[in-house]
Amino acid sequence: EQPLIKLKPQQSSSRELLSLDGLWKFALASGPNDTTTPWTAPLPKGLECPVPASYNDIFVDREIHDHVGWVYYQRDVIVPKGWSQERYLVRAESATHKGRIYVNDHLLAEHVGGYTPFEADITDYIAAGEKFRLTIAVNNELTHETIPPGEISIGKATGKRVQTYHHDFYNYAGLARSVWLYSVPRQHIQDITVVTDVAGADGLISYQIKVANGTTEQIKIEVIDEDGNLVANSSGVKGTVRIPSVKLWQPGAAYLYQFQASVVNSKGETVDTYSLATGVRTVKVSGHQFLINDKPFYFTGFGKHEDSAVRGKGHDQAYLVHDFQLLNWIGANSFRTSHYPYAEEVMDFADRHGIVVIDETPAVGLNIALLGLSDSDAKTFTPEAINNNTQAAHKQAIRELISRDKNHASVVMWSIANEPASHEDGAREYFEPLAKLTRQLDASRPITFANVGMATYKEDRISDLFDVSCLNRYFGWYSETGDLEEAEAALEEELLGWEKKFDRPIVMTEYGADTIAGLHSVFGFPWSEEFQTQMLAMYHRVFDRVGSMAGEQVWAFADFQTNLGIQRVDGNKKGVFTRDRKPKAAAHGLRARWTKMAGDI
Ligand code: BDP
Repeated sequence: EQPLIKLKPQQSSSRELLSLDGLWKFALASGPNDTTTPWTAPLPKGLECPVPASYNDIFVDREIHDHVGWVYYQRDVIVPKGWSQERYLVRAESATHKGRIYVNDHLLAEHVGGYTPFEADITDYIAAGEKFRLTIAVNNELTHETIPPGEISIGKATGKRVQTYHHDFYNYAGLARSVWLYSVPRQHIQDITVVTDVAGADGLISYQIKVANGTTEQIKIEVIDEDGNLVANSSGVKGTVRIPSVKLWQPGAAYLYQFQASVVNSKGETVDTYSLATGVRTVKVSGHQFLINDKPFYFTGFGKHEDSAVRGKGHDQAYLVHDFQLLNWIGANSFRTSHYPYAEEVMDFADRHGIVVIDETPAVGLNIALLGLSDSDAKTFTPEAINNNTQAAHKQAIRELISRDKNHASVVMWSIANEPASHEDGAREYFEPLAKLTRQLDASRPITFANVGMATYKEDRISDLFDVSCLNRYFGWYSETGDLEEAEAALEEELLGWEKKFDRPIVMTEYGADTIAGLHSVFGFPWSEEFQTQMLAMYHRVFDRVGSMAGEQVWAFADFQTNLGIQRVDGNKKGVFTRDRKPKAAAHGLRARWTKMAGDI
């Protein structure tokens, strides 16, 4: 059977890789009932859109910015003539939220889910050396059948379609990640799953390999250390390799082996080779401790977004490296991929740089009363709102996240949702199968979800299905606004409530205050840099008094764009850094605390 998401393309002695990033022709569909077939001909001259980037902020055109529905990206591509013996595929790392790949007039792939890759095998349509017209259609609609969910309404006067949703970050869309043309040999490695363990001084890598079109071939495994030494080998599609005197992957001190799998034919020739960067480490929850390599780990860092000016959610190598530099500067050891899987390059980078990741699905806004169109006592888990179809999409989102990210040493926990209405009727019925599925797909990592403030320890109905209590709390901001004494008491009461209810780690996965860089107040009023500093310090005092705390991730790393609304001025300003990554005053306090904590370990 086909793996859900195939291995990230790479260049090896048997594989070629060509980037299709750059400027593509661009056009909007005229409307939901557009019956034209723009992929069957060159798109009209005029608009060009960069890939990777969200298209919304690129053009100075409100119609494009606010468009709800399909858009088309198009370019010509030539399959290298040397690829005649290979299979070749087009891979889009993401198309938000639905994508279709057309090769000339043919629809060859379709995918739902805005933050995971999909691909089209074009070998049977285009010969090596031939040129073809590649069109990728992308649709940004969110409904009750998608993750994240949303609703589309029709403007009364204009008849325009308007997208609403129950999360605050802006619904950026398009081809925000790279597109590739790559080749693999006919017999090739489709998928590798590794799970690592430690036995005394040795490291163990249990592995399983899926091969396409290869039944009689041999699989050869070689494990190579960072100095290029072969340290272990094995053979077969399934097994365990032992690395003597292993060097562990550790937070802040990454060490990666190359787990190299090869397909060898009956003549002893290597047909395909794939190299997977593999960190050997263990993850466990024990009592109220989160253990990495059997040592208690305390998460410090942020919830982040893929977000920057002009490019929206477009992946950008400069921002990637700079953001990790800032994490290092501030002493953070981790982040959460709030609220969707990030670009694969981000995960690879975290592996290489020893940053710990809580990896989240795009299931944000499963709370109908928040934002959106609904009235405040609307119910979430009903046939008209978050229903069986939403749940099916959510299951698929979990499968794809784990399929893509299961081999990353940096990923220590799956978060299957952000702030669902876990206090409402129906929450348990909705989440029980999802928690079970997550554990079936990966028994090696703890699972969690980020719990919303209104689902207090008294109200929440699903937390026992998970391993770690991840809490998002805004005492002092959304409640007890500006009153840090009241907020401190309320926060402590809540944390102690969770501690009493479950003997397990608590990680505060969100806490923070909107802060306008440059706004000051002698009283430390909300929105000022003083308030953000004082509020975070208050939370830290409380955390230090609660024995079960296993981490703190501030909301948010940087300011980010939101939908239009009366609560936000040009976006969400809870960033510790501005949108262009300048530190607000609070950054210095965090830096003092987190670098000291890192030094104390
Ligand atoms: C939480 C959400 C997060 C928001 C944040 C906020 O998890 O995505 O941006 O609140 O309101 O509800 O700033």
